[in-house]
Amino acid sequence: MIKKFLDLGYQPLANKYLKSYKKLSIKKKELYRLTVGFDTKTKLVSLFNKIPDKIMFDSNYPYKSSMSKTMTDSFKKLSVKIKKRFNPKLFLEIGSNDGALIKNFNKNQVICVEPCSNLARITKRKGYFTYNDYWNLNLSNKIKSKFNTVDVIYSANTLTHINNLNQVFKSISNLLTQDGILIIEDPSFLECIKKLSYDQFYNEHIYIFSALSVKKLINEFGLELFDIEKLDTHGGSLRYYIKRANNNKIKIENTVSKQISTELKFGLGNFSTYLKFGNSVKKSKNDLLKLLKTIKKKNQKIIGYGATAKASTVLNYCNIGNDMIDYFVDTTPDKKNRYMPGKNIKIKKYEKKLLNNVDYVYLGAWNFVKEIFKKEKKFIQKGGKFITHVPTPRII
Ligand code: DWN
Ligand code: SAH
Repeated sequence: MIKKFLDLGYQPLANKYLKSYKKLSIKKKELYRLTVGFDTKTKLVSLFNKIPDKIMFDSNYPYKSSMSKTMTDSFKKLSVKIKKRFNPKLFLEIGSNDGALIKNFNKNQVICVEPCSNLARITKRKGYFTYNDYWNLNLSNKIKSKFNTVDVIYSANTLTHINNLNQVFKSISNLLTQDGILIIEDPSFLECIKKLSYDQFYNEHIYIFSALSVKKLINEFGLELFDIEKLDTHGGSLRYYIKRANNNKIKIENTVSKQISTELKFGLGNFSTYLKFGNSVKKSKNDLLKLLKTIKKKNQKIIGYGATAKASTVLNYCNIGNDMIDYFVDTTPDKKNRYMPGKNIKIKKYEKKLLNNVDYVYLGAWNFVKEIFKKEKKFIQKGGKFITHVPTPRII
């Protein structure tokens, strides 16, 4: 049974940055109710309203993984690890985006799967074999008929975006060699609760995984966790290492039981923990609004840094418009001169001078706070301050 614990109101599609400001309407189905539930049986957290992937992931998907050095560094480190630990002959990435990870592999070693044609084009042009398609059983069979089997499959921040998880894992199992390895990486729900980062919820994030839910989910497909790595990326992620349950050559590390017992101790098995989180989110909204209003009363200038999908959730849930935030800055070319979804706040292409005469910067990309602070030393030295809502709304 799926029980509701969070209601973030009506929300626009997070990665649809508008060319000009337009008031969106519920009637025209431009706004979708964002409510989140917990399945007491499977322990999986999911959205109630699931939007078809073709609407969200099309030929104009603006997000590029390579825009953040933190991510390109993390992917580079991972590529070294994968080569050393698993030495794959054939490596497949689901949701390869602009190739931030696969650029660290040989061209003849990699298969990319990416449904957004603007992104698939980038890896194709670089010479990587790319399927411009959605991950499903048809595609898995198509790949199988060409390549037979694959020894390592990797997917970061993608499987949680696909509605039919049964098909996802069936299609993976269909293609993996007997000794094959599956590695998935996604934001950890435990970290999400600890950081009160409710902005991890937007229409693309249909699911937020925990080790508890992943263990149950993969079990049905004859798959088993054998290692879990904790990462700082995206506000705290988990990297799950998975093998076939009947492959006894690989030892199961104690990182798996450790993570699961930490999650159980924290209460991730009980609905009451989720309800408490839902109530804390309401307080976070009120506190953030209070903070922004106090600053605006003093006629001080606030801008946003990182026009993220996460920021779209915060702005629309808290009803923050351009009376509070003048504009956002972002390095992504396809977000330039667009407007934050649902709000009349312009996104300007990042330039250092856009931080001149600014008193406060709201961190839309709070998950890259270290990288941003390093870049903006001068702004900080001149007395500039940052605002975040994670884990509580405050000035830093
Ligand atoms: O799961 C998803 C994650 C991985 O990426 C997708 N569904 C959508 C997207 O979510 P997001 O927009 O919340 O992701 P990020 O990675 O937090 O976005 C960071 C944004 O900030 C990018 O637009 C790039 C920008 N940025 C910047 O302008 N200057 C980032 C850094 C580090 C900077 O210095
Ligand atoms: N893996 C990258 C990109 C994450 S953004 C990273 O970790 O930085 C989410 C990605 O999932 C997008 O590139 C999107 O196109 C892809 N995606 C969404 N639905 C998909 C599907 N059904 N099959 C394969 N990829 C999908």
